[in-house]
Amino acid sequence: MAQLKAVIFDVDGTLAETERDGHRVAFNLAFADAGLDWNWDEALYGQLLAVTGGKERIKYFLADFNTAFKHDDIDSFIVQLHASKTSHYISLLADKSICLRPGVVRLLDAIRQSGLRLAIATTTTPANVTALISSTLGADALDWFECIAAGDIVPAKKPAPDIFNYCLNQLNLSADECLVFEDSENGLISSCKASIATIVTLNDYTKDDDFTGALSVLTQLGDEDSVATVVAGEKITGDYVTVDDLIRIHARG
Ligand code: XBP
Ligand code: MG
Repeated sequence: MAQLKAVIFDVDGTLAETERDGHRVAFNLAFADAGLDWNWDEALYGQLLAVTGGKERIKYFLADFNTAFKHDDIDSFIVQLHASKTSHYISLLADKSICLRPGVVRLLDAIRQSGLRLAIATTTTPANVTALISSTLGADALDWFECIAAGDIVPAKKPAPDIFNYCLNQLNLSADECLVFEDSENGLISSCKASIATIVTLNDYTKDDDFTGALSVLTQLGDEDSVATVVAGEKITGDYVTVDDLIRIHARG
């Protein structure tokens, strides 16, 4: 295994619990604005998360859950609806209603101090990443990440490997020089197809996903006051994930 050079973070579900209280709420606000009586409750949204990408998720909803809905120009309609959802999502973040998961700030700081490089690879819209990082870490923190690979920058979203391959290309690194943090099965399939060693931190929506192929599966990154529990795979040495753990786990990949 090559030496670890960079850590690539997924965003939704990994950096922050954005899906239930952020994206889902924003979708519903956009539906209401458009005069639609659609309501994505927490359980339905869990099913819809099978498809990544907001526009793709709306299409999946119409194809499998709301087949009666018709529109003359459905693709343009979805693009407009999704733009409205993005604007609501960014407003929610501006209200500081979403915070980063335990240990994220601590580990990002430690990774930066160690000299390892940082990047982001996500399915969500680029403006959403900018808004999340700015509202939680401050706008300057956007510079911490050498590459922010997001959304439609690649044609095929996760579980396709394209976004991770794009990120590797931007970093000018090979897959074995990187380590990924993901929270979902689709994300893990994507990183594995790109041949990048991956650690998973679970959340409520993904805790029953299949994480075969992950080097380690943990409840969270953990912090001084919030213990990370290893559910499968490589152990960590203390109560929370450290850079030494990352280097050791990566070497086992
Ligand atoms: C999560 C996604 C995204 C978000 C919604 O991405 O699949 O589609 O749910 O964002 P990841 P958009 O876990 O890769 O960060 O509506 O902007 O697509
Ligand atoms: Mg995710």
